[in-house]
Amino acid sequence: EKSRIGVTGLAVMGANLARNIASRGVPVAVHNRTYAKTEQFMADYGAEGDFTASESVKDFVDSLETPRKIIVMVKAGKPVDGVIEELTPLLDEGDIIIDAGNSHFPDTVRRTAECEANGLRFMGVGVSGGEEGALLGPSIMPGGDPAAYEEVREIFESIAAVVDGTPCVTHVGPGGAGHYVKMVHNGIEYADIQLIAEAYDLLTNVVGLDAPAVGKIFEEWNTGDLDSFLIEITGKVLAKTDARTGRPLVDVIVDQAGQKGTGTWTAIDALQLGIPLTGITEAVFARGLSALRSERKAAAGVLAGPTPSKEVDESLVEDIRLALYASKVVAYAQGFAQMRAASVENGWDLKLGEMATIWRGGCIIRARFLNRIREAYDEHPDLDNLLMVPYFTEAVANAQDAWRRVIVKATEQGVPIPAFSSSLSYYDGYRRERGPANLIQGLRDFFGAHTYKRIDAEGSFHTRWAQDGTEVEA
Ligand code: NBP
Repeated sequence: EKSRIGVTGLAVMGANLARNIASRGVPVAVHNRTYAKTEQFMADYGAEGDFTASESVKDFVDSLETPRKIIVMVKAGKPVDGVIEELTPLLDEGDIIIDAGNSHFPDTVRRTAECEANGLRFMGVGVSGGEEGALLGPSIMPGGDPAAYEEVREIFESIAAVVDGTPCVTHVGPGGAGHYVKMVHNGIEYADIQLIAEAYDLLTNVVGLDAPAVGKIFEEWNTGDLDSFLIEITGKVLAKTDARTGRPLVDVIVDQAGQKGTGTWTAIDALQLGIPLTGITEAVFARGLSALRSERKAAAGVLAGPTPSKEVDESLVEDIRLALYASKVVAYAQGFAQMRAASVENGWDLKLGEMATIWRGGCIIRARFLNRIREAYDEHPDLDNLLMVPYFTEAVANAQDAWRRVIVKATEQGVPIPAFSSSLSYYDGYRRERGPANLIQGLRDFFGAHTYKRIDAEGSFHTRWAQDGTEVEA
């Protein structure tokens, strides 16, 4: 009997995805480049479900019912192309290759075209939730041919996380749409994490609390509007005692953040689209600054500035919570505005409310808050900016005094809060009918004759700055 679906790439994500699918009673074919890993998989989990293991790609392909559905879960980049190249001559017209790794969406667009040219169907599918999500229920963001999606829909719906009876999976859009949305998901994750880190910094260095006390605050915050996976695990990480030193674990972890590039992709894409994405982009820059550890060490003794008081003053705790919430609203508003712009640019017709729906469970940014976003798009599918729906307008209005106080205090005490403060600047810029770009246009016209528009006349104008100073119509 042939398997209904195959998984190639049995590192932690592929193995767990295969186990998740098999746990729903679906026969799964498994394969890995290095056969020892396949053998290990079968030894560890073979008895959990109906698995067929193959050593060669050919046997793997032959063990699948047609049209074949093959999930590729290998390292993103060249390995994905290598696997597609190996599979292609062995597959039949209409078979479906499903890349479920963190591929960059332009690669997905290219691979979709290449597979189509070979009579194959290709899907780029974002999967979030880490190893545990892959095993117990991830958030799944499938992109590609809708008819191909219909062939795997039942399996995807059965393995995804479920929130209020709704599986966290929906067909996102054609081509690279699934990987695009996964990319923005990861970008938002960067912003969320940066905002949490800034709140932790303030609670530690301005409010003057130790890690376990800050952990308790996050635990408490997790019972309100901020209720989310990341706030929950922040409480847990801060509460952890280091077995070696007896100190809080966070106090012995080096303050250098790693990154795998998806935040950078999101920021670059926003720059190309011309969409202001300050929260996510500042989060990427903050990780970059954190990585300059030896430079920071040298600068610490040289560059002047205030030292945080660390005087215990808990009156700021609620202000920090509100500042975190308002900044988070801005980061999501920006991320959703970016997806909207990309959807228009690429003709994807993304349903933004559905993106919020499938992020409610399984993924790293799962949060109660996403229900509010879903409701916003249910009511206003063509919303320009989330800040403009009453729920968020009011939430930020209620938070803004606290937000400003926190930013003033942090600035006075020399605590960097790039995501908090850039979010407020975005907010203040967005709510302003007239900004200072009039001067920018004046300057551009002066040095480059780039012209400007007038508030009181149609058309474009240029002032002959270097000649007689008169204005001419351009
Ligand atoms: P890795 O990203 O560490 O990749 C390891 C797998 O890729 C192994 O099966 C390896 O086979 C295979 N592989 C490599 Br490397 N080069 C290959 C090639 N040229 N041809 C065929 N196979 C090759 O695995 P992972 O952490 O399970 O992640 C898989 C995907 O899921 C990635 O795209 C990742 O970004 C994404 N993702 C990961 C997480 C997470 O929490 N880890 C979350 C969400 C998404 P071998 O055994 O023969 O070396």
